[in-house]
Amino acid sequence: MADRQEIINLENLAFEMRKKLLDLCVQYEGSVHIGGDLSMTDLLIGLFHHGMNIDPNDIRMPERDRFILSKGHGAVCMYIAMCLRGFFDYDELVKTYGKLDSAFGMHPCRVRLPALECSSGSLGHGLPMAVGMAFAAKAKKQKHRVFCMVGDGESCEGSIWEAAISARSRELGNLIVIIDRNKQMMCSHTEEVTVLDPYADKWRAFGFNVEEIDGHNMEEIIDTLDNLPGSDFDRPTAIVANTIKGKGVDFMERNIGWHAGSLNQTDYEKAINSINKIYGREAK
Ligand SMILES: Cc1ncc(C[n+]2csc(CCOP(=O)(O)OP(=O)(O)O)c2C)c(N)n1
Repeated sequence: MADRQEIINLENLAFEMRKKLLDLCVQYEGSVHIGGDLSMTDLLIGLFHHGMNIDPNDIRMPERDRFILSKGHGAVCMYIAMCLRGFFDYDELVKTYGKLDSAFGMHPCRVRLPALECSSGSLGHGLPMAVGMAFAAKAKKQKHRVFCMVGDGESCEGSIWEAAISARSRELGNLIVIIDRNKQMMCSHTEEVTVLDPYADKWRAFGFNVEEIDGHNMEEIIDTLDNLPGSDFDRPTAIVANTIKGKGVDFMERNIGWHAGSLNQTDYEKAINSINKIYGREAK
């Protein structure tokens, strides 16, 4: 159970992570998937800094929890959460991100970055892999969990629902799917193009244990992660996390134009001012 001080520490880390995302975005000459990175920032801090049993000094620890970024275009967000946890060096990330031969590609590559559990980026493939990993762990009577982050737009892929049927049928209580429910996809709002609501009910109908949370409320995130059913539970869990794409940067929030982009110096300063205002702290 997290105490008040730990929640504050995690909120500070999420603030730090937003600044690092913006720093990378202004330094990298290409486009960064900043909107969906900012929507899952708080969730990744909760997972990598509290919820998951992981050790940056022992990346193959057998009992480690596994994390699969099914919405692989959010790689930068995962890299930075892992930098802050001690897996990678942030300066190295900024220096090499997106360059030819870099370990830090726009989408995660496990061949280049062995601390990852798998490569991803082609939407709809991460959850099926996570289901396979959870099934293997159950068959081997291992107690760790498999956490999988899915985009709500990504869940338009049929393979997500095939995987969900399989996870329920195989009673994978060790599988935790977190859905970044920011109600936006690449070029549109989900409900305008593809009606997903009632979204949590869809996961319930597929037999999941469902938690619906505010994906920017650290206390709720931590409370949910602390109270997950045991990995031997007979149903997988879906955490539907209601989020805001671009969260923290006023001109990016819910703005279709900021699915991905790069920042010039003027916009960078505006973005930093915005997160300082929203989070009530001064930039370091
Ligand atoms: C199979 C596949 N089709 C298309 C894309 C291109 N693409 C990248 S991100 C994206 C939108 C994803 O929306 P969502 O999952 O809601 O992500 P978020 O809004 O959280 O960034 C698309 C279509 C892809 N990566 N893979």
